[in-house]
Amino acid sequence: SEDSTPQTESTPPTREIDAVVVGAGFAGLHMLYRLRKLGLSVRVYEAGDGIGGTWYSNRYPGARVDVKSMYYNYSFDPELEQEWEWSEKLPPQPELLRYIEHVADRFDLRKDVQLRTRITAAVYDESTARWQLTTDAGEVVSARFAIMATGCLSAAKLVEVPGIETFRGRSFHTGSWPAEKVDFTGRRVAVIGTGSSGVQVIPLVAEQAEQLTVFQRTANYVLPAGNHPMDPDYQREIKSRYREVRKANRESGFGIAQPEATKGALEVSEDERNAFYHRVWTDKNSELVSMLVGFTDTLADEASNETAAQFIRDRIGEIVTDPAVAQLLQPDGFFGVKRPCLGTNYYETFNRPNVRLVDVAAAPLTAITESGIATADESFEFDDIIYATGYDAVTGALDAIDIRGRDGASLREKWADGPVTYLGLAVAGFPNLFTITGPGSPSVLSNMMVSIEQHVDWVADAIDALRSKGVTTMEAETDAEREWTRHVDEVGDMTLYPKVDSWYVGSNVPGKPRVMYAYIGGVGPYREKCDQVAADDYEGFTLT
Ligand code: N01
Repeated sequence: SEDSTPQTESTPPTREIDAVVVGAGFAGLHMLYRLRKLGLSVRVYEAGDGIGGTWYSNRYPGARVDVKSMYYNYSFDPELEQEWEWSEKLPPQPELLRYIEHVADRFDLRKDVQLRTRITAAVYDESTARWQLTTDAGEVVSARFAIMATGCLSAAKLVEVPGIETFRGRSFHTGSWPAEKVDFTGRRVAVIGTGSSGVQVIPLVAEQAEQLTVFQRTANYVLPAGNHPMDPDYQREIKSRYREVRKANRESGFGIAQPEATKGALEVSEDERNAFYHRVWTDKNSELVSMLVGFTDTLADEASNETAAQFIRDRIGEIVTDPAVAQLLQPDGFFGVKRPCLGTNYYETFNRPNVRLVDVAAAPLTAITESGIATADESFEFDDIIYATGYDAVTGALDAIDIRGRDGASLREKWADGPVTYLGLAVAGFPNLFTITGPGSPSVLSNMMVSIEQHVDWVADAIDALRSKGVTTMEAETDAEREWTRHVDEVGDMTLYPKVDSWYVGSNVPGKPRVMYAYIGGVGPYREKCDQVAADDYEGFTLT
């Protein structure tokens, strides 16, 4: 069904297809696979020069996922999941990239992916009920469906001080790391930021650099990653019961099945509680979520949360030899509601003579200079600056596109006080536009692979259903959207999440509305809700 209108001087050629997918990461490629199977003509536009999304661009030393490899992969093809062999508990970025490239080749996906092409605008044309998408090369494509697979952590954030462009050394953001190997031997290096990216990159750069200075604004809770080579027996065992494993993950809270907690942290004795924390801390098979879900109330009750927080602070105090440095590294906020990190030799790194920790909460950054970094009370000279400063999360990549629905209404403007969505999948006034792992869905509060596949399947099934019903458009209803967004907030308010500054609530980006950007109700209940909406003839959507 693909054709082109003839080119004239005044109008650019318009490609007419069934669906445009924006982004060729794990979400976009799976969406392409599903829609192609339905017989749709699909084109995927990708701004980067390779496929893989996050796992293409996060090439910094130490980048690896912090969900077990056996759970962080596609489940849609039984042969693929049986044949692919993972080499480590937590696969490093190059292995994840090899995996997605293998998937793309195996299912012949690349021919419908256009790289180095950024979608800059998406405008809904009511007269034709089609989306017109414009690329940065000026190409216009017309599609019935527009599917945003733009990623939750893809719009980089730097620092809000002047002078970034004046620095004469090398600058890197962890999320757009160069393809070629970067050597830090003999160099004076700065890392700004101590979130998951900083925690991964710092120990490896410290091993190379002559001097490493880490600028920390907020200390984070870093649990031992316990990464290790894959045990072949374990891999075989999981593969032998993959359907059951997938089902358990899909029905869980965070997309990683865990033993169900039955007691609050303060309902057990101190010995029992600490024995549990100790087990999680030392067991190399622990998950990032193990410490979060061992008790029923760690994420909701301040006193319970404090028991886990103090356990971790005590461990930091044991590892870090300089008491003043240890104290700076000990977080004082709640544990787990700002994204906890997994680290390998993270705290140990601060015992190295070539590593210095600078507290930019006490003396904030004031400028990036030609030769380095200035804070309120010191200036530093560097050869290299690594920005591990995070992202305008969840909505940033969507806001970067000028998306206009009915009557030319702008999505950015509609979301000026915070995103409003139905199920994190669709928006009233924007028919046939879908957001994969969009705001108000579990997304970043889950194993992304579980959430990506659930959304991709739901959208593909919906499009299939529309076709068999002879329906042209599907649009979220305003009431359904309002009710869902209220529910996302309400469930968030039952937890400690809104009480802590983090990118989960948008507070890392100045001026960004402070709301819950992800749904904390759990992937299991969320899936049930989505399935029920579909079963009830797409309740809350208008089909025309
Ligand atoms: O970004 P972040 P990230 N002055 O926003 C600091 C996923 N991920 O790229 O906390 C000084 O967490 C900022 O300080 P503060 C994962 O979901 C996963 O590390 O705002 N400091 C913070 O320390 C993760 O949560 C993996 O006070 C400034 C840091 O920069 C998400 O991506 C690996 C500053 C940013 O931390 C984002 O992680 C990597 C300023 N002006 C990422 N601005 C794995 O799976 C920012 N900071 C392992």
